[in-house]
Amino acid sequence: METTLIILKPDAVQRSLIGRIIGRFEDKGFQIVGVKMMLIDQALAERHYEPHRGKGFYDGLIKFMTSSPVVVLAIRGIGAIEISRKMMGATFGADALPGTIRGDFGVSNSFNLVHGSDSAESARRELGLFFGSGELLDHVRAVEGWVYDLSSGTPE
Ligand code: 3AN
Repeated sequence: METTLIILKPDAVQRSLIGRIIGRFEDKGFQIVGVKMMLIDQALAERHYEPHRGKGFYDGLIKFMTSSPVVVLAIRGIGAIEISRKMMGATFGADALPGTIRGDFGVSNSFNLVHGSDSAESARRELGLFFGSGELLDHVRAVEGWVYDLSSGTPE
């Protein structure tokens, strides 16, 4: 099982899309093991977007991400990192295909509703930035055996 960091960005929160976007991940079968609403401060935004420091869009991105509350989620499932990025779609709504979160809910070439970790290393780093120890809650879902085939002993 992988756990990935998803951020519902300020535009998603302001546009009252929290429920519908979280619902996409729940509907897919992913388990939510952490969730909180927060205002990202300058220092946290800079650490999170460290890999993009120096790029032309960096200052605007930091300003946007600190401008209004976000909802951060820790989402778990087999292949959660890659699958959730497919669900998000291309970086901006103008290009993202219908059926993806960005494709269905956004049209901007600057605001893009969601962030998802792009690798196992990023997920580990980013989850550590946004969730303290004890804030990710491992728990067994009663429905697990219907989300995954557990008959072989490992979820399929
Ligand atoms: P993705 O979110 O699809 O992984 P990345 O990793 O290329 O996209 O970029 C990280 C974030 O930086 C994006 N989510 C987006 O908010 C921002 N970003 C990337 N390119 C641009 C751009 N040309 N203009 C404004 N913001 C950008």
